[in-house]
Amino acid sequence: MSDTKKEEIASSLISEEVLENIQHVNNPVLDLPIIEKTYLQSVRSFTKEGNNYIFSDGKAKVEVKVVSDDIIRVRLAPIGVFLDDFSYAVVDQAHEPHSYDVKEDEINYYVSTNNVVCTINKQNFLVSFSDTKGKLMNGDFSPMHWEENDDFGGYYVYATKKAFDDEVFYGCGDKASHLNLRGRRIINWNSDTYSYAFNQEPLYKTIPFYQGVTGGDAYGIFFDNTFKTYFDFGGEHKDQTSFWSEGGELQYYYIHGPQLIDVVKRYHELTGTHYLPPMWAIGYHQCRWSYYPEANVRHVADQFRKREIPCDAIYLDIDYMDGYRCFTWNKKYFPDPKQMISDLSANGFKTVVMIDPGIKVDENYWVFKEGQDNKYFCRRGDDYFMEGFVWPGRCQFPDYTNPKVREWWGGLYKGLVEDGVAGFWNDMNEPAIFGKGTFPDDVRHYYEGYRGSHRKAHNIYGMQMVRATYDGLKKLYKNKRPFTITRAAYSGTQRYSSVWTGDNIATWEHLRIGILQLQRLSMSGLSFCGTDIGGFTGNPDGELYTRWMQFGVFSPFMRVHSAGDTVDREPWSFGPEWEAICKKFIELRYKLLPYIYSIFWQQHKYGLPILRPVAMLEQDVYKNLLREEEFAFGDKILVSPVLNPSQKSKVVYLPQGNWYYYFNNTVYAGGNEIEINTPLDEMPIFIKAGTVMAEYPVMQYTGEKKIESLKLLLYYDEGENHSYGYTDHGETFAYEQNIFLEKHFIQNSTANSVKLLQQRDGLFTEKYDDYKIYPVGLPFEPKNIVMDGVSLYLQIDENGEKYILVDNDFKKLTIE
Ligand code: MIG
Repeated sequence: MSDTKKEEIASSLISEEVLENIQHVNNPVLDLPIIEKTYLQSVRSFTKEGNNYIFSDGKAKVEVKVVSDDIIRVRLAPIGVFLDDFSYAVVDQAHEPHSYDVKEDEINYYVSTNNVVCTINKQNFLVSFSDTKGKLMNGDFSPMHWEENDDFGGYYVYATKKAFDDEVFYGCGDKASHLNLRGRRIINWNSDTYSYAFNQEPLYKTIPFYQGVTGGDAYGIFFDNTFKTYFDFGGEHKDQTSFWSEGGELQYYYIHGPQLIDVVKRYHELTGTHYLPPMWAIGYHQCRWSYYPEANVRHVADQFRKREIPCDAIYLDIDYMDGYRCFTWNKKYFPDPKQMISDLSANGFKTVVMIDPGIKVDENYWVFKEGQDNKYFCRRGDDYFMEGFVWPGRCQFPDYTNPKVREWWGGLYKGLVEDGVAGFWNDMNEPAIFGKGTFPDDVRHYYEGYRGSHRKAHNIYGMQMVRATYDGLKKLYKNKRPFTITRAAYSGTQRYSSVWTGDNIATWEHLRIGILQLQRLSMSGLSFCGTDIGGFTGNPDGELYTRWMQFGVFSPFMRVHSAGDTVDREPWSFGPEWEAICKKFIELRYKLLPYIYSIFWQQHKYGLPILRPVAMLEQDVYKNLLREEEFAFGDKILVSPVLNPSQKSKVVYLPQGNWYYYFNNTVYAGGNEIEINTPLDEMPIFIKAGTVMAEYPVMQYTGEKKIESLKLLLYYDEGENHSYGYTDHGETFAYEQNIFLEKHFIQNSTANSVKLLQQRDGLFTEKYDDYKIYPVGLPFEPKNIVMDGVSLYLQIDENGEKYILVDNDFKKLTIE
């Protein structure tokens, strides 16, 4: 496109009339502190460099970069020199925006895209963001500011934004707080926080990304800074939201909505999504600190099969190693690991083992020797090695911020992979050191050649560790999808791993904290997340364990785990009554697998979060923004876990539309709160009316049974409704070559007819030829059933339920 053409399009983006109506923050009265900070002064000059606009007050510079129609990045250079443009979080820095434009009048500069206007006030340098109708979404309360910092010759950098009266704040990773962060001050500094409490700061992960909703519209801010960061959401000053850092650059992305779900989606465009996990990774997993020796592992596995409770994976915690040396086996406990793993595998179990970052200082240990010989371990400021005590005793630690070290680390998994291990669990990677918390600040890191102290590298240490793990496994497994899980994380970690919420407690309060954390993680880009079901420390009773298991079915990652000094935690450990309920719910997870797999695909491919709070479904009603107990699992299921002992019933808000109660198919009208009974063997689970949902038969592990014909539940609803399904063979990266099948069902129904259309896209061929379609909630008796011109009839299955046998590649089915 020619430049003049571009200009033309650009100028049409925003009319003069709209410009006059753009809202922005006006000169506030500043109450400056005694310790002098430097604030941006009036704008004195403006230049354009490619997509970037640079504004200067004579000394400091601010860069405004148009990333896309919905994303604008702002950077501050206190003395006019920007830092190298490098990020561990952002995948693609070089987005080509469609069109953008800059204009000015007496008061402001306006950088605009098709959807966003960024206003820079000439007099006070306040930066504001509005939509193209002029509605202010987010704006500076005071100009960006900084403080020279003699500690290390850099700056503390600060941004202070206006907080609107009605504004609600979400996001920020694993915070154990109410979903709405308003009034909270949070700290990001990855920490090993055994038995953490409600509202404790900081925790294991650093996700410096929040969303704001004001006047029914949403936006996000991603403050991409790896130093210790702080956010205050109207906590100190009711009308201000601030974020700041102890170093690095003031650099943030404004991400436009106006729908919350689109903000999350666009954040995923910046930071990536999780690859499609192997099918077995979304089954049920059993873990314990620790299952050993071998006989115990085999016993647990046998019990699952004997009791017919589905399970796909068993975990080995640190005790499988020889003296906690990573990549070794304790031969006393596990004399023949290969045989054990292959026996487990023949029985349908995958084996997942733990790997920590601390490498034992031991001249006779090959991993230590290799790391030492190649200078792979982190060093202090005086070049002496960073040493700390963890499980193996005295340890040194790889510098995962060096690509060479990551390459080496990835290769170390070779032996365990050859032994048959299917997944890896990276723990203690905040990094955690006994007694001292973490590394001292002066530890040096390579930081992809940009170099930095531990102050800069701390929050990405765990992410780079699991990145090394993932990259190595991807090579070792050839085309097979790895499974990894990490405790520490920074924004973007979803590209390499799933996460869990660390050492929680077996209390009802922690069950509640867990549902908040998982919703929050899902809104923060880490959709593949789970809690230690049942609680890590302390002892649950059967009821708490069982209610937590029910929530676990709707946790993206479903794993029971616990500390070694607690009571047994297998699904049968609390007696037959609880076992039966746990079994029923684990079976439910397996029935839902095709649906769960599809929502993982939607996450991977389209950046859609897996857990969606009611706020994400109906953000225009203020009251909904504060609901935090009910949430959607994908786009078709709404749940509200039971969070109290002896609870007989629960009030649940159902979003607009009709909903089928899962256990008896009663239909409830949404847009209302309803009260639902909560007997121990049920929980509030609702399926959106209009949905077409695939269901697997119960299997003891994924892939155990060949599907003869796929069961589809057709939940009747009047009007037009869309459902999406995804399928492939479940194991390799062939989906990157389009070897998959995306299915789109369109149900168009009236009071006396159902029309169902199917569209299929992709190159995968299913192993079965037909669907068994089970109509649910039909308001009429079908007389005429026609599939692609062929007449069919209702059949009755062994349970007396009615279904229609239909070709799996049918295009149109009518039921009248
Ligand atoms: O210092 O490996 O959060 O899941 O069982 C404790 C032992 C180390 C902490 C993890 C937990 C794991 C435990 N680990």
